[in-house]
Amino acid sequence: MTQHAPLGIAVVGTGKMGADHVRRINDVISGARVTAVVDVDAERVKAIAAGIEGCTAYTDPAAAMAADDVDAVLIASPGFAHEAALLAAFTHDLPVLCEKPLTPDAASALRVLEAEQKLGHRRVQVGFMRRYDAEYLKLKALLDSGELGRPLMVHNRHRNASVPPGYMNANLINDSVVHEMDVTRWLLGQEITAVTVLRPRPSSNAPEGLDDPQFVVFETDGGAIVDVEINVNCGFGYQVQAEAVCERGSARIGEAHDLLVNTAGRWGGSIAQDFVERFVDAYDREVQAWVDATRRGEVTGPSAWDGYAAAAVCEAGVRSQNEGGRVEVELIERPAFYR
Ligand code: ISE
Repeated sequence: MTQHAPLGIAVVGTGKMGADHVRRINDVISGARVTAVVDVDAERVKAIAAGIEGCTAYTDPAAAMAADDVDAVLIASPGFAHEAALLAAFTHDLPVLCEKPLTPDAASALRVLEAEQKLGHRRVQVGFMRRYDAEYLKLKALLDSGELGRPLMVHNRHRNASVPPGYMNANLINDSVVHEMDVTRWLLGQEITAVTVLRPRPSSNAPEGLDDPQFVVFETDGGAIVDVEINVNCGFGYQVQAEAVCERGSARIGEAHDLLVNTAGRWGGSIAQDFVERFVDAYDREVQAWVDATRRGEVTGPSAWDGYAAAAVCEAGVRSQNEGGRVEVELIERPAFYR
């Protein structure tokens, strides 16, 4: 890549999120283009590549990463496929934006940390896009200013209209609550030390075998308590809300008060139907920031350490789901490389 040439990106995984990122890179952000798309579904990936000038279809991530026109990799395949894709990217020393979760468990996340440290420089940004959401950024700035005093508690609501078939109890933690794990660490600047998962009697909207909703409580090393209502078949829309309760006040985001309409004896607005819609601006900002940093030769944003820390909290959460009660988080000491 010459300094002014657009960054050539391989998008690995072209499901809902990957396809949305392909659209974003092609049509929304600047400084990059999609030069490779990779998916196990050969027909699907061929059809996507056919619509993009200069883009090649692959079924093997490693083959895409070896191509001359690939300067960086965006991984949006399912979590279990991330470790292999990350290690392949490291072989070519390519910068990576890896969708969450970094990997599905702490041991594999640690292997990624070790491999990145061997490169001698950071290469990974993890796709915790809420850190780029305008409302979360305002909340963080307010908490950091100290105006409200010390945060004591954070109440979160995380609601999906529905989830795809095959989404199980562990996905509630690994795919959904993982966002609140990252947001808690980032907003409070504290590590999560213990997780407790509680379950009410499941909703009749929940598919067979899924205990939905659930209520998750984190304890942090700064003495805060954080709760999350995770409710992924609420039926009415996609809602992510957070209220930080501090010593001198509280602050809430996610109320979606952008347009309120009064009509026919009612008032209200609309509710986004999924995360692609609700977080569209955050995703745009996240991918643009990654491209800009990569073109400057820098790595910014949530690191592989953040991905590992979230994976360790997920592990405790899944154990609490399976065994019940409070489970302590086991975290290695943060390597100097990630400080
Ligand atoms: C999905 O994978 C996401 O990452 C969304 O942000 C989250 O809200 C949803 O619950 C997950 O299934």
